[in-house]
Amino acid sequence: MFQTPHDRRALLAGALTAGGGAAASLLFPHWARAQTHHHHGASTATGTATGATTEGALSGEHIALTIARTPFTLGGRTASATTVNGTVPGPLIRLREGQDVELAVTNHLDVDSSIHWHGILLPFQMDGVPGVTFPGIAPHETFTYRFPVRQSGTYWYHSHSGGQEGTGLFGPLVIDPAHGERVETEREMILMLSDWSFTPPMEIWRKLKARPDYYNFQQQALFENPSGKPWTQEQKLAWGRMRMSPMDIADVTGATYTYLINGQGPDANWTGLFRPGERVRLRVINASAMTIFNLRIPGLPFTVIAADGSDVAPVETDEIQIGVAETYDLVVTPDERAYSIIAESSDRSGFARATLAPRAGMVAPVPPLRQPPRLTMKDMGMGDMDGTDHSGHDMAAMDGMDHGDGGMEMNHSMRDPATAPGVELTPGVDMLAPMPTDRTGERGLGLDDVEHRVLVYTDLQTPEDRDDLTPPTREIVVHLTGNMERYMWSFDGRRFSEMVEPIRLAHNERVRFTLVNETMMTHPIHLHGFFFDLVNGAGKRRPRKHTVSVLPAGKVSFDVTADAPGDWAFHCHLLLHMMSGMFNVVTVRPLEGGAA
Ligand SMILES: [Cu+2]
Repeated sequence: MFQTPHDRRALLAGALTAGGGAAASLLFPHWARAQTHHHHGASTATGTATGATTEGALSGEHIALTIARTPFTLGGRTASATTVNGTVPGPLIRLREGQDVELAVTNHLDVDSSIHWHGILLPFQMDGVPGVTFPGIAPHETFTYRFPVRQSGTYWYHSHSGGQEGTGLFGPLVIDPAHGERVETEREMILMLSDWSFTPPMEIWRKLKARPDYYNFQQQALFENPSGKPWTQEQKLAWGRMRMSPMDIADVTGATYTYLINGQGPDANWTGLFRPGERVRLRVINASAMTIFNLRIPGLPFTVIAADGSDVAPVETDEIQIGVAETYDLVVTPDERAYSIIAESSDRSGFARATLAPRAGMVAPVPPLRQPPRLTMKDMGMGDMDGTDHSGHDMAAMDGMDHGDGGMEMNHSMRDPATAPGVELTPGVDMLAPMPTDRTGERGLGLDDVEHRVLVYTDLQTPEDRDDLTPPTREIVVHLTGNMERYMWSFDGRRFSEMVEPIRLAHNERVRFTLVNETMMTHPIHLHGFFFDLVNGAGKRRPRKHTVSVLPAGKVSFDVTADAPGDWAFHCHLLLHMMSGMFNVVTVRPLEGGAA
């Protein structure tokens, strides 16, 4: 699409006015500002009659979005964010299953941009990944996405260009089912979790390349073990020989991030209003660049009713670990009091906080950050190494090991090529987990010892038996690899920039992917263009997902039917892992229907 220079100037001026001249309240989209979303038209907790689920949302068959730089203020500091229609997060897009939609996205940046519709099944040319499914949106040009809406549930959208997603370019996307919700609620709210840094993502990346522990201030705690006693010299040496740290949970931490809910920091305390006794649906979206969150609402159990947009059989719990790019729908029935919603970063270097309350201004106690978690033997893939189950234990477990040359032996066994034949032992691989295991029944890092219930993947099952689960005809094993020291991340030891071969699937073939995490970090892996069927022991009720967190030294399998021809991104959703090379393309051929 071509424009005259005059048009471009006019558009740019428009964007600057919308952003720079806006009052502070305009920096939040309506859905995040309104603080409550009401279902089914009755009056809201504040007494205003409104159908706020759609109020301020963008809906219908033609939607216009503009990407621009807009000032963003947090804690008294102002920076420039990359915004959609001038806000962080972007506007709520609310569609209906069965409709067609056209989204015209105009890029007012000086660099290429893009929007990817996360979790949406669509023709690959509309998926929005520059260099894979389209060229990207050039500065001051418009790209129009067109696709039929074939699903319902909670999704989101974000840039797939450079680090833009980490500077604010994301927003919620909700699709109402054609034939009503399976679980009726009186009210709903969106809780969009994110991480904001005044340091741009590329600079964070450069710092990590130079020093991978740059943001890991908690390393110091290494010199005290959990009972408050200093580590023994042997313990320190054992970790040192492995050149690893039990504190290495997150690369980027609260040292530079402020954790946000609906674009607001913990002090701003975003508040959602309810009427006591109402059933409230919380649509939780982890739109972070780099942060896995543990979310809980002290004093208020919640029922998980959907994961990654798909309904699951209701399961009540008290805490969920939500990987980057996952979504969960929760139902709560709060009493006449206020509740804190706490989303701790998984390394516990900070938290996002919001409040549920019957009246504006009410607050609930905010619990202090819990103890930082420590990696265990199991996180190194050595759960049963000497016949002892070390799961749930910390470094103290190493006391049982030979610390003479044992450390060296362990060092060697952490890179034994026989354990991962598919991996090229490039300098980008500093570790191979000796004994990776299926950890889908285990809690996320640091949640082993909490006393309340915590959701695990094996809790997820569809509400009804499925008849579309045919057995796969082949298995593709993908190793999640990395070198912490050099901040390199890859699949099978090869970074995407190294001209890796795409993963080729035949149209309509049924394939099992097995992801083997050879690292000590959790990687949320996302496949574009499909739902996959998680292999979690649920038989005919296996849940459908688009993103799965693979725990350290963990294995996860999922089956997918290659019913969408085209080229599809497949990557770790930690922004800097993706940009460092943990990315590939799944290509499904032939393009024009037909048998494989
Ligand atoms: Cu990763």
